[in-house]
Amino acid sequence: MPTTPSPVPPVVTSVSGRTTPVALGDVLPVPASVRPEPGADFPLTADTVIRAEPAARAEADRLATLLRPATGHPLPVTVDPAAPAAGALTLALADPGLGPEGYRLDITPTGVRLTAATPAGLGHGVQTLRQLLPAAVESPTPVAGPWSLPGGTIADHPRYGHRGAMLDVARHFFGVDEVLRVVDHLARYKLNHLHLHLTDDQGWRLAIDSWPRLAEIGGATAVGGGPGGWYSQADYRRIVGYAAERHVTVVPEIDLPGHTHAALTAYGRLAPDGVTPPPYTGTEVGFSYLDPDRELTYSFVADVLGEVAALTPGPYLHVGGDEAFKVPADAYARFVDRVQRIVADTGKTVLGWHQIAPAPHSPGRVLQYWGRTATDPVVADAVRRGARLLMSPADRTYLDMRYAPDSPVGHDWAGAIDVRRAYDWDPAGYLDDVPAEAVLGVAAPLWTEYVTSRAELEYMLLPRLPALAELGWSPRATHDWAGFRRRLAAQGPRWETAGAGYHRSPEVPWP
Ligand code: TNX
Repeated sequence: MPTTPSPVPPVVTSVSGRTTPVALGDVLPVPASVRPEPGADFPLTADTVIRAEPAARAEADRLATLLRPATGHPLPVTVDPAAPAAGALTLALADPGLGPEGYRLDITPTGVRLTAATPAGLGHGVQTLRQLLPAAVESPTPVAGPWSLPGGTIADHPRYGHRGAMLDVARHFFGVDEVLRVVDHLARYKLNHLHLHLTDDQGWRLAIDSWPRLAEIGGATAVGGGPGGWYSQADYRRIVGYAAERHVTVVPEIDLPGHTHAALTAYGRLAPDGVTPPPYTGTEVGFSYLDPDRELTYSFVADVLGEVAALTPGPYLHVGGDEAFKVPADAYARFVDRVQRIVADTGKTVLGWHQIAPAPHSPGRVLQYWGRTATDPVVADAVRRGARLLMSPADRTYLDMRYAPDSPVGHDWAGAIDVRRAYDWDPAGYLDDVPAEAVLGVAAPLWTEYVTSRAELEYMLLPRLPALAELGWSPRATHDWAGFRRRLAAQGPRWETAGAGYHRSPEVPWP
């Protein structure tokens, strides 16, 4: 991390005026169904107990951990079935008919009941409960109450099963703690995938036992020439485990065949001309590649993807595929075809940037569309051949774009993206000639050529991440800029209380 001061504004941390009660529907992303019951609020007191069945214990513990610091209440967790429901928050694993991530929340003056078919559903309900308490609940130290939850019923479930964000740890490296903090932001807004862009021209960030120099040499620098860094396999497992506890699936990306300069600095024999190049610390793209006509390329790819697959419990391996400008189209398609087979052999499913579209179909493959045009015949054709899509249009979802031309950080090649632009579009309607059912969800990439610190990360993520989260989670019928900006404004004091930085967009009526 750099020692120079960040150009983004400092975090504010006062908690005054942050104990105002929240209305039942003022949750972000907005729930599918909200039925307030005025006058039926539940008081959270020093006597409140959290009850759970044993299989819901982890979610109950997380709820307690989230609420204890600010409330100062003990909030003991019990799995004793004989513990009384009166005066308690109860977490139950039972099917409310709201799908694998849905949950139902019933808040009455005498008790709160959170019901879901899965721990993930309970986890999302826990985040809703957190947002239904006043902003001061984010305080790391006790704040005087009273604390109460608004009465009524929420029945909620996501529009899309895949809601994600990508962090580029290759251009600038971010340590485990920073990544865990990003996971916290994802979980808060019910996002369920963290895509880690682990390799690029400027850095290789994951230790691979069979090719140790990848990280040791390839991970030793970054854009601008800083020291770089890399994750040991234990570090990576820690990220994966922390994310899994929060119902976030890690999607590892090994970018192939382009964006591979760092690998070539570690193993010159992989370079098409066999010459080890010096490290690259600039921001150009498209100059490096692995030779698609050499067998060594494929044994390298199989070793790397084999290790990454073994470390990753989630279903996807992201193989990149973008901007391989030096590889002719026919050789590129053959390369992707072979890499897709290697992925299938690991038991995983292929995800790739939409440039992989021309390659043959491989079962289950998903293309991440980062284009900016409403028509893409090559992508539409791949969809007809069976591919499905993750929507990341650069002019809407790119978290590395500036908010405005005078923003202190960011790219601008896809235009400025302030909050309304990030929110006001429909993932199902962006691309013509593809059926809505082909869209699995949305994902927002944060490339880090110009993002160098945790403060800058949060500044770029917040408040655009919640905009994407609402697009991915909430029913289209709820889409409403006026309501969204009002609910978003209420998140500002939460971030400030939690010590997180954000962009105070002039489009949002922050308190
Ligand atoms: C394009 S989007 C890239 C990245 C850059 C990004 C900067 C994509 C698949 N490739 O290599 O970091 O633009 O916005």
